[in-house]
Amino acid sequence: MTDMLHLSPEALESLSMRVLRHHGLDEAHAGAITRVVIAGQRDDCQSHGVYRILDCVRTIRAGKVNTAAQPRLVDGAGSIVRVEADFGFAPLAFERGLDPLTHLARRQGIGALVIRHCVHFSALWPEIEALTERGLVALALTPSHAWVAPAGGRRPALGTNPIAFGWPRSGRDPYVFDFATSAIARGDLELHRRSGQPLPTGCGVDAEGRPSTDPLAVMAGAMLTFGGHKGSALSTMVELMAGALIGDWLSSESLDHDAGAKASPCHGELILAFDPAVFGDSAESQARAETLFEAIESQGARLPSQRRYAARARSREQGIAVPRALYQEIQALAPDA
Ligand code: NDP
Ligand code: PYC
Repeated sequence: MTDMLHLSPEALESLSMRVLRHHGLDEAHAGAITRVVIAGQRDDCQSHGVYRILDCVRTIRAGKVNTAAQPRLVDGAGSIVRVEADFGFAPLAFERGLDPLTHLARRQGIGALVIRHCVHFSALWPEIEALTERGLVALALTPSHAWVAPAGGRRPALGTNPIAFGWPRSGRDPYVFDFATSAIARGDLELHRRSGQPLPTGCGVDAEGRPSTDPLAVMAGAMLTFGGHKGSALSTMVELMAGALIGDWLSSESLDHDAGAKASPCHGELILAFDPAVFGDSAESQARAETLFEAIESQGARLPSQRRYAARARSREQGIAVPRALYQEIQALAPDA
């Protein structure tokens, strides 16, 4: 028996919708979550693919998300669109803010989407790609739970705090990167724990502050940022920009709110969009960017997201690969399992 199933997007969508609807989410929320997790699985992002359905269900069962939330636009001003997520899951809140953010960026050259009070479990690149598809340059930041020690420290104070950026390219997949500012994403640490694999070195310390590759010991101690003091500063910037600046929780407040439930983090998100056509001559900026990408690729280096785009093409041909054990675990959460 093979360990991998290859499924059509429709089959996965139907499973995800059944599970999420059964656990009390309406069609709109379940649909937005389903789109994000299936995109992750399709692109071989195992830590943010359909595995996240388990997280969503745990969060719902723990009472840490408002399943009746109706994300809505509120009191935006100047270059800012605000969406109040009302403690619901983030993907629908992003979808509700996407058009207003696009209009703002096209009108003024720059726009900020501030999402407040959302439960966040997803990768950021689907949001970035939604903007690059519209010809916009995009940057997204969000805190998480305070699992990560600052460089030089050993007590968690920062989240895994991802930063994602996208640049649209005509006739090609966009340039996109999206990474945790921790040396390993929490989702990947979880996958190591589930499969009993040690972590790569440099990802965390145990409760006594000693370097450890044991996922459980690191969970009891602290994760580390990537790149020492540089990752630590970037992670701090995420707390400041997508927490303090937008008037929402830091990762430490998200973890306090969690109170041991092990639910998805709850906080805000900041997404910036820039229209190259308003900044200047977009043909010229495209040409400069292509010169840079060529200089990178011509020496054998790859651009970020190329692995994902290759997985996307594979999924189109062969179906979306899902570990059989994970599929069965999700299936067991469906009403007719
Ligand atoms: P990775 O380290 O797997 O990848 C980071 C980025 O670098 C990707 O864009 C990747 O592209 C690119 N990359 C990887 N290797 C190379 C290479 N050799 N050359 C060029 N580019 C490369 O990401 P993380 O594990 O740090 O994060 C995974 C996901 O977790 C992200 O999507 C992030 O948004 C999510 N996350 C979400 C959080 C939240 O609070 N919501 C918190 C933390 C993380 P490619 O994918 O093509 O390999
Ligand atoms: O992988 O670090 C992570 C993460 C946190 C919230 C969602 N993903």
